[in-house]
Amino acid sequence: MPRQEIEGDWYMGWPDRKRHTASTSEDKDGRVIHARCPFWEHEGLITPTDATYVIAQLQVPEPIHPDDYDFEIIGKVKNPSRFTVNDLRRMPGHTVRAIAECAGNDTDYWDYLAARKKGGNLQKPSYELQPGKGNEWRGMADQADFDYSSIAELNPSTGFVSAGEWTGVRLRDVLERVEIREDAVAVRFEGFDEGRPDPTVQYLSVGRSDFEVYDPGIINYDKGLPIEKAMEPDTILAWAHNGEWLTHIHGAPLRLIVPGWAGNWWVKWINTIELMDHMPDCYHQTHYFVSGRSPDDPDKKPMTAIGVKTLITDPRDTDSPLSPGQYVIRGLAWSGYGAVKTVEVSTDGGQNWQPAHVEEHGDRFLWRRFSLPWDVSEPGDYTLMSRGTDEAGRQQPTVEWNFQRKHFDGIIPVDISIEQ
Ligand SMILES: Nc1nc2c(c(=O)[nH]1)N[C@H]1C(S)=C(S)[C@@H](COP(=O)(O)O)O[C@H]1N2
Ligand SMILES: [Mo]
Repeated sequence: MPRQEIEGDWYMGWPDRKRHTASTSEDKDGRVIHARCPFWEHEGLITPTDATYVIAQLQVPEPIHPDDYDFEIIGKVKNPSRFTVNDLRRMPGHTVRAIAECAGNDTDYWDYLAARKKGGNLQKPSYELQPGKGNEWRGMADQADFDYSSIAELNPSTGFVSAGEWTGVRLRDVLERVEIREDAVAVRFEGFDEGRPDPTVQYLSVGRSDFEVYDPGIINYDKGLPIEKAMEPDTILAWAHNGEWLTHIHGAPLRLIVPGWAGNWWVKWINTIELMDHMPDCYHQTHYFVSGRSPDDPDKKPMTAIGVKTLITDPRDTDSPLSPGQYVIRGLAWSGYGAVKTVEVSTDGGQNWQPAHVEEHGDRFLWRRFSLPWDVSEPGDYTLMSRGTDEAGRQQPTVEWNFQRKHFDGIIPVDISIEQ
């Protein structure tokens, strides 16, 4: 008989270890529209598709049958054309392994760390997945009795990062086919999903509701990628994910992959690609996912590359207390500017740092695993921390506080008590 403690799930008829699955929220028809990823359970580098996080800013569209699908490339091009996925599959392929991180991942730690620095005791944001929580706040800002305090607790901000293998073609190879004009500076991607942006999203992001939210009405999700990023060799149009056809919720039949830049650039459900001679005014680029000091800062800027980030995945706060013994501090490290080269770990709240082992591989935008053995014999309270330095020489934390609290890359402490 299998030992009870490894009998997590059944697989192909056999008792097996627990499979990794995301914690999901569903619409009224039981279809997933939002999911958080249990990244700390990963034993390897790639997030299983079933465990990958999900974000949809507007209504998730109805699926299009692959036989009925094509998309158009229009605007500042010499040969406006339509392509099917099979047209793309005849071109030289390109596969990238990369993490995708939502700009709002870990946003609650901005306030938590600020309070902790001042000696306050704001509740620590938890990685823990709470099934069903995550979308209950949708649409609440439109209700007459809306009160921000009623939704603040309903939106755990952790778990919006996953790593995948994405297969498709280089965007620049496709653009070469349509011959882009010299004056093209932006490539606008439009999804076939539509809806009115929910003001509740802005309130939750900013952490208050006492400001005016711009209402663009019903829109399609779109983003205007600067031409330089569009031409990078790892920017691809993907129809496959983790060795299988891309799934509907992750953007099938075709999505954009922009390694290094926050998830909101990775446009799903592509309908139209438009070459433009100016940067477009996309809601999710000039009104949301912007930096600035406040909602009325006149100098708001679109946010692009993510910072340098490390997360300790083991031990976690929920493992505390531990007995004296031999442990390994492990985690994941990534950066929006390319590979994380070194990771340091502290067990005393950042006073002393030791170099961790960083698992090397050739994928610049895929996270790396790090580890440091930790032998601890003295009972007491320990604060574990990690910080990474990337190939561009940037050391965590790199991102400044901004009013939408995006791109958090601060150092998240893990608090462990050692008890006899
Ligand atoms: N068409 C479309 N693309 C989109 C979105 C969307 O709402 N519509 N959400 C974006 C955001 S904010 C993120 S974080 C990622 C999430 O991708 P995933 O659901 O495959 O993890 O998709 C991005 N691409
Ligand atoms: Mo996102």
